[in-house]
Amino acid sequence: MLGFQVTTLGQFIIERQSEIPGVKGEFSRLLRDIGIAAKIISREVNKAGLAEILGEAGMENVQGEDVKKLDVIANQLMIDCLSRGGECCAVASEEEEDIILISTPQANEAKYVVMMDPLDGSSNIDVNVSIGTIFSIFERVTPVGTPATKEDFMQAGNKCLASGYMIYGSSTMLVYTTGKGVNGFTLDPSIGEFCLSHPNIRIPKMGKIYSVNEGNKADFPEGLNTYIQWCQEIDKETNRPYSSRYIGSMVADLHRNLLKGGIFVYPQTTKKPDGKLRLLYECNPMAFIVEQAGGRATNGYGKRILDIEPTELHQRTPIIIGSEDMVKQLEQLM
Ligand code: P6P
Repeated sequence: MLGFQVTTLGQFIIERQSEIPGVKGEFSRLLRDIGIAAKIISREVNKAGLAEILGEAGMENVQGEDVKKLDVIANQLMIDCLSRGGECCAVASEEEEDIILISTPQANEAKYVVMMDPLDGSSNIDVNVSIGTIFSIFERVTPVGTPATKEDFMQAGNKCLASGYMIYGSSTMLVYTTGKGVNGFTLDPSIGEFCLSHPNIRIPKMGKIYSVNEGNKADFPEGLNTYIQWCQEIDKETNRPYSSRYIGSMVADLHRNLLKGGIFVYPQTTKKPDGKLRLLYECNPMAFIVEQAGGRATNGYGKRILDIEPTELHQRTPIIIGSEDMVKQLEQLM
């Protein structure tokens, strides 16, 4: 029987709109605009493998056009979709040095700003490893009707209204939270709809996966190396050590750990005293999601990621994120 039993992203957003205090259609439309961008980016990412036919980034393709890098394309697609929707007044992006004011006449009337990493892990594109888009939505703090300023983006993650990610992997998924739990949608290309596939995602309190770039271990804080050694000892319950899983794509590593349980660590090192990952558009959005799924995200020394008061758009922070009990264990050692 053909039947259509699934809930699409659009239906879900409208159904859940009443749950978010003070939020009306604009917020729902903003989420839908991001869903549209996700479908287009997914299409572009999934043909990246045809680069030799379509032309390598930075070169001319057969039509003599400049081939842009996928992260530049993803960045422009997100900005275009947010501009057309009219509900966002400005964007902070990993791809842009400064904030981008949406240039439509009504943009200054919009209530929301978006912080995003349009294509995180893009160095993995050429080797066909899953990559992702990370986004978060905040209410602006400057007066509606005026141009947004950097002040609208200097907000702690605990003020975030919604955050989510798209993962372009064996399938394209969109996972997001508005502070009422975490839900995952899988794109059905045959109908061009994101369909609810992972309702109310919860991260196990304990897991058996640790994700860290052990190539930097000579530079790690002592407590982290102690923890890694502990993970590599035989675990009494399973009679085997934990599994090390790290593919160098934050969205892919965190998505796996969110579903199966696990810990992801990008610590400070002597070379990177603030770690590598960015607070505004990588750590905060992922921390909001993981906390909403029952996990924990701190900077390694008890500071909750979502409580860090940002001072710069592209500032970095060390991060330990994942299953609550695993994060607490590592924090005790650090
Ligand atoms: P490293 C990708 O470049 C990224 O920003 C994250 O997606 C990923 O988790 C991290 O950097 C990988 O960094 O130093 O381990 O290669």
